[in-house]
Amino acid sequence: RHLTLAASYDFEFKSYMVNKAKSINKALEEAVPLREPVLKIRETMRYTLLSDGKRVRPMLCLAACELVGGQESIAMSAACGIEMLHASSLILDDLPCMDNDILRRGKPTNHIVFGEDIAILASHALIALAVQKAGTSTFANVPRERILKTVEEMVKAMEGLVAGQEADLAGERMSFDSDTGLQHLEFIHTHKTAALLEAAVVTGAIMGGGSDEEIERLRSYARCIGLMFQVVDDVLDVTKSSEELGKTAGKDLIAGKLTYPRLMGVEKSKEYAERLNREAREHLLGFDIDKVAPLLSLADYIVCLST
Ligand code: GRG
Repeated sequence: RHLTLAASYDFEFKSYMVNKAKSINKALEEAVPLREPVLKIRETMRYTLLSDGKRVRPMLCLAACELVGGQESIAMSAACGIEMLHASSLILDDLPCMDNDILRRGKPTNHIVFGEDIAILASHALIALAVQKAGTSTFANVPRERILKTVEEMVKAMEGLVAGQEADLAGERMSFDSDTGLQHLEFIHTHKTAALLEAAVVTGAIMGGGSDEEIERLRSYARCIGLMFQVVDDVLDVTKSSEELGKTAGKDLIAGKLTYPRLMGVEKSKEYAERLNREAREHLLGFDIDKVAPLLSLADYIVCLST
């Protein structure tokens, strides 16, 4: 049975997520053992990498791999590599010279605990380990081409992260009308957030042995959910902070940071997220409905975070 626009799917998403998170956390734990001579850096890397994230990116990677017929284990190194890049970017993003955040995932940020110097080193070490991990498959029979393409996608995502963050920082010093504001914001988010979600899905499909056509359809799906992810994150930021402040306006409205709710309002932002979810689904039409259910559920899960 193939996915159509109207088709509904029956899928036990919660236990799927719990199981996937378990195997991802185990693989991450094993990937950064505490050992000499760089014990301090390893502890610092583990602090962010192993703290309580949702693991959305590695889950997307494994789900894409399984959709195209690969086994979870074949994409696990890529999935871990992607989560390492994510952790690396979070450490950098929280630094005083960037967002200057003191809390992340409910705990003091990396530089608050270990100091800026060690945090920066750990962030670099996570990038090196990510590439090493994804570049050395434990399966002798995986074609080298898949590994090469996977590393290429990761490098492209890193370029995206940097470009998105640069645009974000520059945007704080610029003024926009609503059109140029939206354009700039779309650039920031397709790079800063969507690039890594895209790499997660695409590397999973590559490692799983997907055809070029399957990989490109999954890339389009990933671009939609990547942007949707950030729209939802922006909405959450406003609704969370307005709850905290007991007001209707969120902190970003006050601080003047460019966000979707600020440019189009909370309700329109939620509608936009839902539209992106529908578009994402369209890119998956024709795949086997049972196999595609995890990717549909992951997209529904992301959009539901904001409602
Ligand atoms: C690593 C090469 C390299 C560059 C980094 C600092 C930077 C350049 C980019 C910033 C990227 C960034 C932090 C984007 C925000 C993405 C985002 C929505 C994070 C929250 O993701 P969740 O909700 O978090 O998946 P958890 O905690 O669940 O993992």
